[in-house]
Amino acid sequence: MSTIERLNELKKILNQAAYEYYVLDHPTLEDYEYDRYMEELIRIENEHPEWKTADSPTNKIGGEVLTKFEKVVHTTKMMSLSDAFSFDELKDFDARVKKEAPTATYCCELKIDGLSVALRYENGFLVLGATRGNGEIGENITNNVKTIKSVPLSINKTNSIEVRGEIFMPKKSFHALNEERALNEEELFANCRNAAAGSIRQLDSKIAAKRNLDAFLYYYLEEEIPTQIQALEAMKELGFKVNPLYRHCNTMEDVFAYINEMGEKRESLPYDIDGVVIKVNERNLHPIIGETVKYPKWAIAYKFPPEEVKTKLLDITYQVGRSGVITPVANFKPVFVQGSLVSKATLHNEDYILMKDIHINDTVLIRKAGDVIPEVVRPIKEERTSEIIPFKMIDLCPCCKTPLMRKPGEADYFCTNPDCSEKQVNRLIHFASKPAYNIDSLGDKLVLQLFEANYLKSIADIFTLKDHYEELIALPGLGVKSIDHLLEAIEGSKKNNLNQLLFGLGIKHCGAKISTLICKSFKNMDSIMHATFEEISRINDIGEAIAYELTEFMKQEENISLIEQLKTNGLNMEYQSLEVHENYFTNKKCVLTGTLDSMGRNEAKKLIEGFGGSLSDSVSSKTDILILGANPGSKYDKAKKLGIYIMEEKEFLEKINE
Ligand code: 1X8
Repeated sequence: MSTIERLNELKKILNQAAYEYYVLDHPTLEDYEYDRYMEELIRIENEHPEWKTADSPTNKIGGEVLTKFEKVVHTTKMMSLSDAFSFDELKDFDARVKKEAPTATYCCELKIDGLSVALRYENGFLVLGATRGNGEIGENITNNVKTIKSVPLSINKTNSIEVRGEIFMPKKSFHALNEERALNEEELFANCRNAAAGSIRQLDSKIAAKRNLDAFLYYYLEEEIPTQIQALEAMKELGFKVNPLYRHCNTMEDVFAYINEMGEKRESLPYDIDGVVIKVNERNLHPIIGETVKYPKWAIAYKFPPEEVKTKLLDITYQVGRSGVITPVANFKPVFVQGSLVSKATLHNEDYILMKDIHINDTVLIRKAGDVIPEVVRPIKEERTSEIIPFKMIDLCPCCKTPLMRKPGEADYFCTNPDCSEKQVNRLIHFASKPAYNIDSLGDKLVLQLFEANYLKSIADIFTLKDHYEELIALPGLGVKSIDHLLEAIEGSKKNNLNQLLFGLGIKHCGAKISTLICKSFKNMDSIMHATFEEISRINDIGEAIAYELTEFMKQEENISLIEQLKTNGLNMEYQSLEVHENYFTNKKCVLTGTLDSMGRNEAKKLIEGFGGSLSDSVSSKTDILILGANPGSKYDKAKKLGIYIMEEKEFLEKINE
């Protein structure tokens, strides 16, 4: 596609999105996608001002609402840093550095948890303050930056310079701001960083001015300075606020000692830090060591281990899963952990709670496992009082009161009542979910609504919903349009492959991968239904527990009848094997961000799928590869955070052609 064709395509996408957002009140494009397209359009228009037309979405009022600040193209790309989570990773970093530059030493600094800013001075005056944005294009926040008391409006230097640093909100100001917001019943900021970002993006600089923001500067884009330490000192000389806790480290031992010291200091600092930045001190070595598209290879961010937060365990409640498994859940006094408010965490099963010795009213430590899911680390036994209520596992189903069972050798308790309503709802939710039968528009809420209104009980009822058309369109919040959409999605889903159906049935231990293996082996539902324990356990990677659960499931009268009903309703019962040629991408979960030069997204998807891989829309801890196109969006940052392998286009093409 030529650049002008891309420009026209972008205009069309963005105008349509604005129409859906403002006129139809029905956004179809995620904000970050919108921003990404907008940034790309702005970039093209900046490069070809002659192509900018009056109808460009960049001129529109709508554009102003979503992209409030004027865009700024950075003269030198604002890079982010690659992360290290262990000293071993830092040793690897050191080895990579020393290979290119054996004489390198390091400048260690605190990693401030705020938002990056670039400040430009001309003729001694502050002329521009800009956010990092995507590194190439940021936002002009000059008026707000000018309200930060520590940022000098003028400096004693007449040639043009640029310095970069971090805008942050001191802990004290953050707490005061949240207290005030609580009094006004306004939504609270999750952490100092969000508060700083929210404040700097205020269009009214009077509000920003009241927010008590501050800034540490740590990069000086002046070429004459030999070392980073000297750059920091030169910035100090010019009147910038430079964090004083930097240190020149000659060896990795010195670096580790610095990190340990700062880790201990962290709590007592008046601002939030989330790690330590290690930069090669000798600036002439930077170009020798080089950089990738997104980050310099001469610097790295060491991230502190996850924060553990104390709170009180208020109660243990229980959930009934789709196969009847009872899962105890810790309900604690809400606390902020790494930026979000959490109040619940799974306690897995009775043994887990007994092993951790957790009791109601204990003070417990909470952290986020893998940065997302909260978990109870342990109770703080020293803080235990007579208030504690000793834990005792329930013996009746919390939903239907059926006595619970625990099979010998297993940790879980079960509700054996097939009519238990929580179990039924969860079975339905699982069946319709994306990884299973993937019925678009039949989400959790709608399942619950239809269940409560008695239109859904068993999975088979999904496929006879169409017989209740008139009643369904009359349900609160629904209507012709949404029901038509739903019924269409249900009809369309009947062609789904058999592995999706098998997984959707929610048989214990039969996850998505196992279901596919079984389908590949038995080809159709009848064979699966009649397969013996021995036949199933003979399949590679399938153990006896799976074979047992599957054969047990297929013996049950209600399951046989369910499958018969699904057959009658026209669901596909054959496995269509997808002939794939194996290569690097086989079984890999890929995500694409930005645009590829060589092909469109659909083409990339087809290629990957042709090799038995998948291309999905969002990054999660399960993603194997992030394919990095031009102008990447937030997926890139997320992938980096999760330590996902990042593949540039060149490597992608090489691997595809292998
Ligand atoms: C980000 C940060 C850097 C420093 C401190 N805090 C940050 N958040 C520093 O260099 N002292 S450098 C940096 C980046 O390069 N993206």
